Amino acid sequence: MLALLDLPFSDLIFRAQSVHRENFDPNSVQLSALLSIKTGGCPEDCGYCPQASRYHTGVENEDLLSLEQVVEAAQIAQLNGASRFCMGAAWRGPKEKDLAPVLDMVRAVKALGLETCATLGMLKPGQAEQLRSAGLDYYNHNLDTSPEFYGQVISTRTYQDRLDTLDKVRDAGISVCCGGIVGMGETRAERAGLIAQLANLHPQPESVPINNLVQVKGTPLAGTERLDPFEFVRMIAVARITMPHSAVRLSAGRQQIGEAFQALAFLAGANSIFYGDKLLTTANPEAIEDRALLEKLGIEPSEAAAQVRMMQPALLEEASRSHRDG
Ligand code: SAM
Ligand code: DTB
Ligand code: SF4
Repeated sequence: MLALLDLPFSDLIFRAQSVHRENFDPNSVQLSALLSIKTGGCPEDCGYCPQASRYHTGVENEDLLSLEQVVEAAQIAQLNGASRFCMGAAWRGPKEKDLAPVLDMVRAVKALGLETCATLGMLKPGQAEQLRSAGLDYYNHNLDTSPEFYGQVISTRTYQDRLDTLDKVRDAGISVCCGGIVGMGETRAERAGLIAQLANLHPQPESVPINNLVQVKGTPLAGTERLDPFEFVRMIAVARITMPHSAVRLSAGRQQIGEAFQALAFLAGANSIFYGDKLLTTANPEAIEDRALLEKLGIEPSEAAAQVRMMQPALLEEASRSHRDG
């Protein structure tokens, strides 16, 4: 993995693009919308995260959203052209009383015809099966970084805890979405270590989100030296080469790298993005800007998006505005 990351940039991109073309339509990108269904107040200590209650970031501890709020957001995401709807909760893991309302959300989102995804933290025995029965297609749970660097970022759950949750997800028949974060002060060798872990999962994750740290004031990692965006693109390329059949998602940090680097990331084999004006608590490019970028690059949204993506921009604006204003 390190030898790949070390390649001259053009050689690396050429290899990644070649692998990409053998396995995917090079002009198609999958759009996943993201909604924070339970924001803030998390007991964990992930050093990058604005939702950990121990850091003073201005993110408040909110209640779980209602079913109606989630369905409305999913409908708007669908009208906007997203094919998958991912629900995130700032929990160490769901308690039994938390899971029941989330199962209703999964059923309702699935009934709209969207693919469903959830990221709720660590799972206890039986929970993955309940999620699967409700219609959950994907579960996102990241390894975040290499085992060697991990201890500098998180102390309240182990690397093995994460691998155990991934096993539960896999065993329940849910597709695995698993990736990590770069730009946390790790070395290139440690970035290679993350890819090695991901690529050696059996089977490999169906979806691999690569996040570039979004620095949030109040978190321990705010003020970390920023990663050169070329290095972020290199990570995407090595993920593509080593996980040739996985969707590689250009995830958090798109707004910070700008359009030209996003285009390079697509060239390096990224074929999925988080789409919508917000990630969980931080900003993402506006959906309308993303559609314009994809159009400029001749990239088509993939799958379910095709039927609905042509909704008039004016109508979309209005739907998004009325959602924002409640
Ligand atoms: N609480 C659950 C958990 O940690 O498993 C689910 C939500 S958690 C916010 C999902 C992932 O978002 C984290 O594993 C991390 O990879 C990513 N993430 C969180 N904060 C981030 C940040 N500031 N920049 C980039 N990625 C971030
Ligand atoms: C993932 O790998 N990235 C998303 C999603 N999975 C849940 C989350 C990014 C969060 C960025 C910081 C925030 O907006 O709070
Ligand atoms: Fe909590 Fe997840 Fe944030 Fe860690 S990443 S502090 S577990 S919300």
